[in-house]
Amino acid sequence: MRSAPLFRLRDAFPRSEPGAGGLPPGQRTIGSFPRYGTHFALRDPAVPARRRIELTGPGIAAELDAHALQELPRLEVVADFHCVAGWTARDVRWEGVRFRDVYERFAARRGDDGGGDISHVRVVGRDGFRAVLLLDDALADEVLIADRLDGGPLPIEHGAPVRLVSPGQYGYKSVKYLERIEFHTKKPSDSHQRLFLAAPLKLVGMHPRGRVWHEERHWLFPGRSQRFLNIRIIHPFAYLLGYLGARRTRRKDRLRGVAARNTGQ
Ligand SMILES: Nc1nc2c(c(=O)[nH]1)N[C@H]1C(S)=C(S)[C@@H](COP(=O)(O)O)O[C@H]1N2
Ligand SMILES: [Mo]
Repeated sequence: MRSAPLFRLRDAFPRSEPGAGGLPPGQRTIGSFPRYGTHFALRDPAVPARRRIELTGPGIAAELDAHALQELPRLEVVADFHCVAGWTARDVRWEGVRFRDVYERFAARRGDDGGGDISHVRVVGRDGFRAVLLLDDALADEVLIADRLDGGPLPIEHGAPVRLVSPGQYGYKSVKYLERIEFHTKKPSDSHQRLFLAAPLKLVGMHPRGRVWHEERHWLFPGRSQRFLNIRIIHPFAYLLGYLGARRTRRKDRLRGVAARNTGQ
């Protein structure tokens, strides 16, 4: 299957009936799979030479490297991808390992250090973006640490070399450019480390759970009340800016002759 394009002008103003075709409430389908996020028109962070994800928490200090990612059971998940702004990309095909398998292998069997049970997971990207998930949400069957998309290596604009994917939650939980997974016994802060990038996300979303079928878009306002603002006002700008950022990354990499790295290989 060929990957969906990053940008189509008509997807800046999606017209499909919200919730039509078995979509979660308030979502509209688009034919592209955008590059989206609080990095907006900034370039994607550079791909590190060595693929490693740090795992931290009480009694946990481990590293998930390329070898471990190949060793754990691999699986494919085909799922719709829903952004809080109101667009849905249908049938996205991811490959990787289950988050739950990583948890069980590296975190669940830690010795009892008296610090209490793990209740939250904070996932951090190389651009400083971070999301907090309830441990229970992160352990769902379809939550992946993914390194392939639509039959190829995960491209840089979708988070190379490795990202989290949680299809049952809004996209803001699916952290790209995965750098660290932290296990916590209490809810940690979920705001972006760079304030000027944290603000837009705080404005449009960041519900503690973000379950799409419950329309948990926003940490403060009822999800329904956010639909119009998100899809009609915020989305056209976010969509265009995200695309421009992807182009800047590509241009820069072409100049440097490092395009090969961006395939996530
Ligand atoms: N590291 C990082 N991860 C991120 C973001 C981001 O800005 N940085 N944006 C989030 C948002 S709001 C969405 S909708 C999805 C978009 O994923 P995509 O760019 O692959 O479509 O990534 C999420 N993960
Ligand atoms: Mo999003």
